[in-house]
Amino acid sequence: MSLIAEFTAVHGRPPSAVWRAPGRVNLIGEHTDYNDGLVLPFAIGLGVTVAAGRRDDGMLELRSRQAGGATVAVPVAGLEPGRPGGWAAYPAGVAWMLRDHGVRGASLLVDADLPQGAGLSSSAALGCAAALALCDLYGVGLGRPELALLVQQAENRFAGMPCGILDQTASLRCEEGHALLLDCRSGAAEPVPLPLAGLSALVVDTRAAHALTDGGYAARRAQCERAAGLLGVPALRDVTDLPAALAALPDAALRRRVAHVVTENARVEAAAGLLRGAAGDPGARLGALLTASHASLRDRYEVSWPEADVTVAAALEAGALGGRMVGGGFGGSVLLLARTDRADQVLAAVRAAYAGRGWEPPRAHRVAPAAGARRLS
Ligand code: GAF
Repeated sequence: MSLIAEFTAVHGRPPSAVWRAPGRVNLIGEHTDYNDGLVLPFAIGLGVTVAAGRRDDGMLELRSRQAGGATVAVPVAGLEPGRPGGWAAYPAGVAWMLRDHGVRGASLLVDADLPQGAGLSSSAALGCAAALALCDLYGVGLGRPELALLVQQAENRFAGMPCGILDQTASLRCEEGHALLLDCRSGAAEPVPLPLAGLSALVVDTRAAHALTDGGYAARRAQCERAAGLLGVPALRDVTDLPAALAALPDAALRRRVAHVVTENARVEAAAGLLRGAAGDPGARLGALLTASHASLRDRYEVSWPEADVTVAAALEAGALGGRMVGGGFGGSVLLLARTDRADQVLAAVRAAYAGRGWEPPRAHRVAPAAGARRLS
């Protein structure tokens, strides 16, 4: 049944419209967003769809196909951080933030083809789709940068996830055929053409599900804030002399975190430069940057996981140009870059490496830079 037909069957009237927000793959720039740094994500074709209509009884009614059609119903006036929790916290948090803009009751029916916990930003996509729907239903005229901040605040304050601004911006502001170079301090964003001619971007869901509310993410963020404080800079973005900063830090773990953030920002700039140049074939150099990012996330930031390391190693051995874990880490997906005529071989090698270890087979998607969030009907 279509989402519109299901909404109509449940509510006895059709939805006002349907909205969709995509997930993202971050080409490069991991754990830099909350350090006021640079990121280079692109939106993908997989995403979250919401059919919605206004209600005049002040209730927020949330229903998700992925949650087995279970319904969460709460008065908008009674929303409080943590209540409701689980998946419903993301749309509810957005409604809570939008109360100040006049948003009241609504019914939302959610569907997603973006896997949850795969590091492809399913929570942000859900929040962004709900935000677009609620803003349209109540005529709230927020621009995309403001809306991204609002959805991030909803995640931080309502759902308890201390995320940065990467995922919401990617979902709301990316353009088809482009990655988005985002300066997370200023909010300035530049679409950078991401031509994939002759290249394949492969996302391997390692099937090790992550939950960024588990504590490892918040711990990394706290270490970065502590290091910035010790170095006397507002954020690690402001570290310009890495050797001097490392010499000034008392703690080996903090030195590794800072080294990752500073070098990762440089890799984002290098990747954007390669794509902007568009002269010749950037594939090999881009791939090398991805692999360097992965090594840094594994060895310095310590957020990789065994399946991700095996995926990257097996892919490189089979001729991939590069690869890296994407998202917050501790589980989720890996991005591989391969020449298209090598892609099948690369994926076969990854599957064989999993089979050899007795691991559940990974799921692979070929992705291309897709459009950002929008109203569909
Ligand atoms: C998660 C967070 F939600 C982002 O804000 C970002 O920090 C990312 O991890 C790591 O780059 O996706």
